[in-house]
Amino acid sequence: MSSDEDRAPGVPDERKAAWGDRHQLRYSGVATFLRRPLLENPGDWDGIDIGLIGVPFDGAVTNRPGARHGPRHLRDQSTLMGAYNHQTGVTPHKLVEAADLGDVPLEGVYELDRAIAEIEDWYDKVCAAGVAPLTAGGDHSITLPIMRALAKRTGPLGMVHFDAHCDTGPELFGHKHHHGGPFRWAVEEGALDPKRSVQIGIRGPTEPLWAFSYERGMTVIHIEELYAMGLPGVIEKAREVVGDGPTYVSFDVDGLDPVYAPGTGTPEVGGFNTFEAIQMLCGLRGLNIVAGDVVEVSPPFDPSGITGLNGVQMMFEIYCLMAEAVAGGKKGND
Ligand SMILES: [Mn+2]
Repeated sequence: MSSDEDRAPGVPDERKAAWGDRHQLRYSGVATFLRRPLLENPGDWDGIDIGLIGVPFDGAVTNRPGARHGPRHLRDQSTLMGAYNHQTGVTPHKLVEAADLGDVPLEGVYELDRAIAEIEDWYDKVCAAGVAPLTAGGDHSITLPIMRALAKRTGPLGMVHFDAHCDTGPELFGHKHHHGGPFRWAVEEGALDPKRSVQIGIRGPTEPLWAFSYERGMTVIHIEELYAMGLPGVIEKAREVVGDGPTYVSFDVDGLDPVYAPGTGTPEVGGFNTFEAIQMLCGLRGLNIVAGDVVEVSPPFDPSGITGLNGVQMMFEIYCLMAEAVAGGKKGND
């Protein structure tokens, strides 16, 4: 790391242009997502293209908790991110206006249905302001209300979903809003188009729960199939499945091997690595990516911070995809 670039006085013009007034020392100041300005009041969202939003909720987990602490942890780890995407040559901050919109305010933390409804209400506000949301969870149950809010405007979404689990399970103990089922209900409600959905990295003993994915024609790429196809094959398949329509990218950190993401609620051994994840995400360039999330980072199980760091790298990659989609294919560095 060039120490010159991190000095506030005398910071190179190029860096100033990329970071605006956020070009101070990376480790100083209040941590915000990707060091974007904090705009918690919906009245301040005029002109914002992409909103980075925390959903500090893990009331729907089936095993180890802690993802409610994800947004703050990811904010902190995201201060390690740079402004430039080495892989694609994109400088997203130059393409779009982005801000940290704070965390979704929740009151129904002891009432699952109420919390899910509150999240949907908040994303209705985000969508009404013309802001494309990129979310840090939270457990995976939060994606359903986000998709509901988006789909009211876009119609049924396509999805590229990285995960060890399909999350299309049935009700558990009489409840639908556990974190193993959001995409079942999104499909049932018409917010998610199963024919335009691809689920990548699936593995582990919960396979019998995912019959719904096959019944509805979702494309499931198990981890052994991923390696058999190779990354170019997976990318080609994902692009073919989602096509040109509005598409959501959902990244559960447990899709990564636990070596890279031990800090999560339901780790599954034998996943893809961080390099492969970045290649697959970069392979989605040019698609109509309207929103995304990174979920299931559980800081209490992440004492080294590595899960948060890897999670926020994926958030940055999705941010770059969304920035290019918003800007119509420009790179921002020319
Ligand atoms: Mn998962």
